[in-house]
This record gives sequence, C-alpha cells and structure tokens, in this order.
Amino acid sequence: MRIDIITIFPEFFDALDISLIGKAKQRGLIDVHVHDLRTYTYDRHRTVDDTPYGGGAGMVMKPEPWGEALSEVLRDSDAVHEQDTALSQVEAGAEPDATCAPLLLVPSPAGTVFRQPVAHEWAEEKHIVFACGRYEGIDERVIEWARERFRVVPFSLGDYVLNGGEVATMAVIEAVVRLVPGMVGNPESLVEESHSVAGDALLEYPVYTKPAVWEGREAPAVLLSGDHGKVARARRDWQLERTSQRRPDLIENLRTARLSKHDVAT
Ligand code: 6GU
Repeated sequence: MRIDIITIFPEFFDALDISLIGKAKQRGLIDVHVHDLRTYTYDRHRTVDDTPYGGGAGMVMKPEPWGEALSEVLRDSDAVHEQDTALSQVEAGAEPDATCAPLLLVPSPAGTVFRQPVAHEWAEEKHIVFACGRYEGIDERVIEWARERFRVVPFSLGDYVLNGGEVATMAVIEAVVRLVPGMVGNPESLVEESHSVAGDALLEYPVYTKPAVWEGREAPAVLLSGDHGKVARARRDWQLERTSQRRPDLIENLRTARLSKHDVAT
C-alpha cells in the first residue's frame, strides 16, 4: 500500500518510523510519502491560506497549492498503478478494475465518522492520499476538482474539534495499517478486540496478569481455575457489563442487528 500525506506540518509524521508502522515501512508493506504543502507555493511568504469570502472567523486554505500537490500525487499514482497492472498481467487473467483511482481521505470535523468496518475496507486499498487541512477547511472547489480524479471521502474521528487533520490522519493510518494482510502476528487477536467486525462489537473484557495478588487486590479466581468454559462465560459477562455501562449505544446496535437477522431468517 502506498500512502501520501499532504500537510503544512510534515514533522508530525516523523512518528510513523516508530513501532508497528515503522516495522511495516521497513518490511515494505507500506510506502509512505509526506509532502509539505508549502513546496507548492511561489510567494515570498509561502502563503497557504486566506480570509474567507463572505466573511467569518478563521482562514481558508487557498486552492492553488492543493491543486499542484494533488496533481503531483496523481502522477505518482499512475506509476503505482502501472507497476501493479504489469504485476497482475504476469500473474494471469489481468482484471481491469474501475476502482483504480486513488482514495483521497480528507480529515474534517464535518466528515462521516470513521469506524472499524471502514478501517477493514481501507486496509485493502492500493493507494491512499491524506489531505490535511486546518479545521476551517480547504476551498470547496478543491474537493469538487478532486472528485473527478480521486475517490474522495471526508472523514471525522468523532464529535469534537481538532485544529488540523494531522492527528486524525495518524489515527487512521494506525487503525488501517495494522489490518493490512501480513501485519499482525496473530489474526485471532483482531477478532476479539473492541469493535471487531468479525466479532460481536462489544467492548473488550478487563485483563489481568501476574502477580495473583497486587496491592491487596486479587486477580479474579475464575481466571486461575483452568476451566476454559467458565473463563469464557465470565469474560462474556464482563464484556456485557462494561459495554452497557460505558457504551449503551453498542448494546442497542447489537439488539437491532440481531432483530434484523431474525427478520431475514424467518
Ligand atoms: Cl478528522 N479533523 C478535525 N480537524 N477535527 C476533528 C476530526 C478531524 N475528527 C474529529 N475532530
């Protein structure tokens, strides 16, 4: 998977060399390219924003640097695509796909909320581009122009406001890259975790390790019983208890999902 990031804060992404993502880069599972938006400005002050037409607070990102940056990424993407097409032709039965335009992800508090099922979809992509703007936004004509060249998805992490798209981009990269085939050692751990698509969409149960007693607190006896059935039932109870306390909305989703499955079956 190739990932391009366009930002006015390229240093933010130095952290991609750490931990799991760093390993993915070293192993060649992902190929990350960070572009400084100011490279595509030509004035002395390298201006990327301006006051909004119609008035109002804050600044809006100017369209011209975005047009240039995205055009450069598109030229690189053609190379990615040609490489891949050549490979699949060698593999036989080369299938022309209509989904070859790169995916352009635009972090915005006005986007649709990013969730785990979407992380699984994006983990299958060949080329993802992140356009990190400031929260007041990029001139809307850039998005319209980009829709003719990319598959554009404005996304949000949730109902709160960040100053720019960089932290949201890091979050999505971490969520997506760990799902890229070959990333996680034991795929079973992906099923059990919170919000898992294949699992039950309940929160994870609390976990314990040695020592058996710490600061006078005992680990739950059932976990030391060696009875796998009992352990599984206890964990299921803890999951339900924790989820109904912290995320009652997930319990409601589960109920409606079960109901609709029942409707189909009968
Ligand atoms: Cl993706 N961007 C910004 N600027 N703020 C956010 C967000 C994204 N998600 C939640 N708040």
